[in-house]
Amino acid sequence: EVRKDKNGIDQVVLQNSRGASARVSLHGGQVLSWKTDRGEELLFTSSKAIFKPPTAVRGGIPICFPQFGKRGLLEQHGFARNKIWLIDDNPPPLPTNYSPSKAYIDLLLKPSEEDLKAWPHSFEFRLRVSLTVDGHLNMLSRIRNINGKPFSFSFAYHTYFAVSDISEVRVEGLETLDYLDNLCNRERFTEQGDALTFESEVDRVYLSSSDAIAVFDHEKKRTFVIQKEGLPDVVVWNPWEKKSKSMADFGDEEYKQMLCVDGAAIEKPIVLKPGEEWTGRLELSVMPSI
Ligand code: TA6
Repeated sequence: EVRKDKNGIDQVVLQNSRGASARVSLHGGQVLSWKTDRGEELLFTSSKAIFKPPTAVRGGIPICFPQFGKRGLLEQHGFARNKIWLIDDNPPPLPTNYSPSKAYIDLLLKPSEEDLKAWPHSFEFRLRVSLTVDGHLNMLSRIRNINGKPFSFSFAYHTYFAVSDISEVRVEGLETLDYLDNLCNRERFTEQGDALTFESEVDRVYLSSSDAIAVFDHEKKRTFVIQKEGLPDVVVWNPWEKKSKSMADFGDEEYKQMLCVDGAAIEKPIVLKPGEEWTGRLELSVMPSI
């Protein structure tokens, strides 16, 4: 069902048969909420978030495209999250396993004139957001090169998980991987052999992580599971106290209630020839942890 936010921007609410729900804004194609069938919010949104285009809302799942990070002409994380997307009424057919439930929406982003000035490559970006019958949140991005020449891009589903206390959170699935550390000008390190825990700012891109990643929230006794296809890298970010204070749209203490663990394609940008299409799929689920 489509409703308008306080700036008059359409938001789509998805609900599956068991009452799990998700809310997607046409601003940025951004998921702003993902709730269990008991109405529990699983994604973090800052109490100081700015819901005013073109600023991206601080929280939910901003989409970083056509670049992750800051580089050259484009704004930080590219323009996709700052644009108004369209609802796509007749998307090209998808394998049915991408949305086994009726709860889904198809969105479309095409470059505006100003986008093409900043990034002269025409593309079609189709996003399907769906809830499975078990309440898993599925995001499927299909990016097609409709340009006359090849282009490359980097990408991330910048996912803000809601956690009860960051000092009680553990991440498994990234052990022994190499990572680029954004806090040491992207120098390459190797992760040691056990789970990640958090006691200071972390801003890393883990490389070529193949399996599922698990985010254990000890206090809430629940585990987020991140499964992904076409997204070899994983961004892990918590701003901690000092950086939080420098962000106007982020509360000073809010770093304790969030952790970004993003399915991404960063180290090796995706290259598309004319007519080629890339698919990047993310499936988020949550289960009670022992
Ligand atoms: O998560 C990696 C990162 O690039 C961090 O360095 C931090 O800047 C974060 O993204 C948030 O970026 P944003 O542009 O949304 O403030």
